[in-house]
Amino acid sequence: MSSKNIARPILFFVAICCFFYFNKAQAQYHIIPRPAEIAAKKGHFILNNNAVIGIDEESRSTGIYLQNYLAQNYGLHVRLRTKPTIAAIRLINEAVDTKGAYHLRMTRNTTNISGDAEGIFYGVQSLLQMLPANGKAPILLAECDITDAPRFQWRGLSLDVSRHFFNVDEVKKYIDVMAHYKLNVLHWHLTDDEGWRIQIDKYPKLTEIGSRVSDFAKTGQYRPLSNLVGGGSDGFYTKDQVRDIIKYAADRFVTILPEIEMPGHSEAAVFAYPELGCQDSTGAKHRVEMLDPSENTFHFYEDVLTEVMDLFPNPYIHIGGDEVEMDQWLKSPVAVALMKKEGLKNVREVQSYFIKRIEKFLLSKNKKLVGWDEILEGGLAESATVMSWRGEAGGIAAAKMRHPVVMTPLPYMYFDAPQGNELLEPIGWNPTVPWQMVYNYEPVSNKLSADETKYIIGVQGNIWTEKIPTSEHLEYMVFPRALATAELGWSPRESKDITRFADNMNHQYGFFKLWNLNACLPYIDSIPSMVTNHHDYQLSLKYPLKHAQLRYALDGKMPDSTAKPGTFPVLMRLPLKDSIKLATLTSWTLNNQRVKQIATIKHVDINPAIEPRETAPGLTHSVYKTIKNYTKLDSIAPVASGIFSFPQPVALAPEGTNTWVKINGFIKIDAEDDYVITSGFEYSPLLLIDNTKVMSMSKNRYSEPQQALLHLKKGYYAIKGYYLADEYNVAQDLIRMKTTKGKVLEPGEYLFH
Ligand code: TNX
Repeated sequence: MSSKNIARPILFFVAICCFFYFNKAQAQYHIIPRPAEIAAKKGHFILNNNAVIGIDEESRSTGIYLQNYLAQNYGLHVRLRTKPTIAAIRLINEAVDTKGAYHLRMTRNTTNISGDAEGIFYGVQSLLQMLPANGKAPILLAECDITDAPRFQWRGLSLDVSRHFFNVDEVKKYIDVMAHYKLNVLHWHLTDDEGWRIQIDKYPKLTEIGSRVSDFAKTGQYRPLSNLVGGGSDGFYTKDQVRDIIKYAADRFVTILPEIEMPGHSEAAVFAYPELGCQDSTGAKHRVEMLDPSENTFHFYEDVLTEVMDLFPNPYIHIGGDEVEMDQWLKSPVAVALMKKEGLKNVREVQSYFIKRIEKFLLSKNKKLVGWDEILEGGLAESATVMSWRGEAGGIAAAKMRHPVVMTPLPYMYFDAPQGNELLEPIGWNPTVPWQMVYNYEPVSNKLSADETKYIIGVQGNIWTEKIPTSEHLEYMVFPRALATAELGWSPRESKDITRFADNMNHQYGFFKLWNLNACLPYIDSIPSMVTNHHDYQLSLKYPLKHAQLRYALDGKMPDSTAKPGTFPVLMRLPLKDSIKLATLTSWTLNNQRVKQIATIKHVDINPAIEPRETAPGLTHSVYKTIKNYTKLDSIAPVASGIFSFPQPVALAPEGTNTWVKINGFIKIDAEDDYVITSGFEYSPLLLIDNTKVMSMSKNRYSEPQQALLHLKKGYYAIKGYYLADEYNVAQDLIRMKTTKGKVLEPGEYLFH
């Protein structure tokens, strides 16, 4: 063998070693949403410029999509072939039981993705998520086997383009990211008080006037739109642009659900065509956001819907129906005459009449009506699908009536809420909804029977853009919360694991960088404001993203970026006399965001009560109605009182929004130990132990204690508490206790009165 012949294999060997060393095979468990089954195998698959994507007719558009993605993000130029059998990546059409199901099998030489057209696209998305986030090729992947199918067929995300307008490219980017996470319904909120955003040929003024938010402000005739941060923006989509977006979405298996709001939230339309508006008998000019239920209005909206239906292939059309200021109809001669003529007893029945007429029209065109949960009031249209947004109650009621339901409840699915400390985050609607809260939500309520459960057809995250003027800000609000929604919508219920999900996000933030997506950085989870009777306090700070840096101060003054950074995890031992205000500034190497957090850790003394003579399990409770502030409860008589025994939940079904509950009793400690006391309530209650506040209901959950770390001796500790009984607290434990070693106690064992 010549020296040249020896050198070659050696060089090849060295090259392979370098390749393995510098581009280690990815551990591919970070796919979001979590696939139903994923098994790792030994061996590697290499993706480089020599790869060929094998397609058939049905998988062609997904093949082109994959080819483009690899070129744009990895500089890889792979070829497409219509002979799937000889390719490295094969996209193979196959019949499946569940729409969107796929099988991905990666071996040394080939990656086979099989499923229906949609499933193949999702298999490709799983493949894309296995790629390194650094955009570098060639790519080495660990062999694996994935069998996957969606839990729900409706995995939605909304986009409000009325309050602030987002242009075609911005909408396309939104769709792109949705598709990466297997979200498949874009609920496009095209009309509202602040702007009409879709071209309607028959009524050109809808866009000529109704899309010009700046004209609203100028005329002064209507409200000054002070609700819009940044003042809103002008703009609308032409029909060609709408068609282009629908096609772009369809290529990514995203269906667009258009929403045309009625009979409320219609000020933009009324501004353009005043005769549509609810006219009071004096005919005086005033702000009008309500439609008059006149024949003219119905004809107008039938024309509008006809043009909308011509554009959108979706069998569903959303007609809004939320927050209708129905009492305005009492002043409208048209509405009053209609009530008389149709025998409608109240304004709710006028609303129901309105929706049912539109439903009938949609049905005549083979379309199905979707509306917000208010459409239940006054009688639900027979074929309606309900979006439950004011909590879950409307959705539960509709599912029990055997209507399809999409769960999109406040507060969990509302991404216009801040994601962290309200005082430090961009302005949003209260309360804070961290991604963890979204992830911990379960769309199928345990109030539904197995049969009723079938009517929950999916889950959706909502974003309203009154306070969101730019696309960058939009991304900040929607991500990473939309990833949690994606997993709720797709992954099997049993696979829920927040620690695994947090870890998976690590890789996703790499993609966010690759896609130039301005997702909000996660908060450090482990620093709530709290009280403790320890004098020596230990805190361990962890962060899901690698390469993040922490700067902190103990005097409440936020460190700036000149302070010396440390790396996570950070273990702190804090001597505690009175209280410490911990301020943290977390930064991450791959973007310019900074996460600011403040927590107060307060020392308290807690003493056992004098041992009560007789005790029984449970807590005493009193219920008060229509009182807004708990401090006044002691001076009024309760409407009911009794004993809560456990393990039943202690929240009452809401019979009105202001139902306060007061509880009294003891925590009984059998063994001296260190205990962590928290609450499962979304809005933490005011809870006092030995007359010391250990948890507090507050507008800002970051400034008041949310948990207690207490060394407790054997004995009884007096507790007192107040909370608002509402559906967000139902089925949660009011007080949760565990030892610092992790032993969880049952409320029935330690709550007495
Ligand atoms: C209620 S959520 C609305 C929206 C607003 C949002 C925040 C829903 C169905 N209706 O129109 O944007 O509150 O103000």
